[in-house]
Amino acid sequence: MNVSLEGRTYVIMGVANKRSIAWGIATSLHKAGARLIFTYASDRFEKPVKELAATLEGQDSLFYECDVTDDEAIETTFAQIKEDVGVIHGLAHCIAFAKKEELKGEFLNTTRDGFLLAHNISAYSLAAVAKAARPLMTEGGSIVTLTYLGGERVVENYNVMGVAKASLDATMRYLANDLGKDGIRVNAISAGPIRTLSAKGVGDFNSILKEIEERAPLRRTVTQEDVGDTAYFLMSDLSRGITGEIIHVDSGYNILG
Ligand code: NDP
Ligand code: KAL
Repeated sequence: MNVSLEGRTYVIMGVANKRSIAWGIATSLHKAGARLIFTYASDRFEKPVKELAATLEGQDSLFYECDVTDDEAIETTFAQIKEDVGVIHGLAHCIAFAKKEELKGEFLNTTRDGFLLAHNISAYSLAAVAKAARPLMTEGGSIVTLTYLGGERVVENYNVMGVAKASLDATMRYLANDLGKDGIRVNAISAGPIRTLSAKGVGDFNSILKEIEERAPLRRTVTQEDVGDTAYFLMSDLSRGITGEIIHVDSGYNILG
């Protein structure tokens, strides 16, 4: 059994800055000895991602621009990765987006356009990248996505993103069923609230964090490192019997009524 990720290569999608959950995953996998490949949505993020990756000692990362709404970009990205490294052993999908104005008030006001956009970027993209990554995962591997409790229950203001996360969760399970025969596992981490760029501008984020500190069984909020180490577990052989699963890394908040 291999707990070290030495000699393995992982694609990390969704680092925006040092607060990103994807960055927490990158640092955990780096510490375990993995080689990392980063993708970012647009060239606006090329410089910050490269600067961050440069802080990982001894890491010789590769970088690709990949907007997940663009099929051609996904195809080109993974074809290029195949050419550059040959085999990959896993992928972390840390990508979500919904229109800001649809993340408050009533879900009822969601537009068709906003609904499709949220589902396109936050759910369909997992299927699209899994399809493109499969030919590179010839030694088997592990795909991990990030979800949130708002896909299982109604959480105020999460609205269309909650419906997209429900779709992401089901997408993850269907992919796990398809890819299991290739030795590829697919799982989701349901993270508790973490202050990231995506969470910025959310009016009462402080009170959401306070509620976790007061009520969650562990009486603390979770960190990018907590999520990163669970992703490491899911990428490693320690989790070899787990697929199609949602692991809550949320201080136990989800068990409360
Ligand atoms: P970040 O804002 O750091 O990351 C969101 C990422 O989504 C960004 O890197 C952004 O890329 C990427 N993205 C958006 N649109 C596209 C696109 N079209 N193509 C490619 N990438 C795109 O926030 P988080 O780290 O919080 O979010 C990561 C994941 O974690 C998301 O799925 C989120 O729903 C989930 N999550 C977050 C929680 C939290 O409390 N923060 C809790 C539970 C789940 P770019 O910057 O290049 O535009
Ligand atoms: C109930 C919670 C409170 C927050 C409500 C909604 C949060 C939705 C997350 C979603 C991913 C946020 C956005 O799409 C923001 C976007 O409209 C504007 N931001 C950006 O464009 C920035 C620059 C880029 C980097 O962001 C993205 N996403 O591309 C949910 C909380 C408690 C937990 C969270 C934050 C969950 C989650 O899914 O992130």
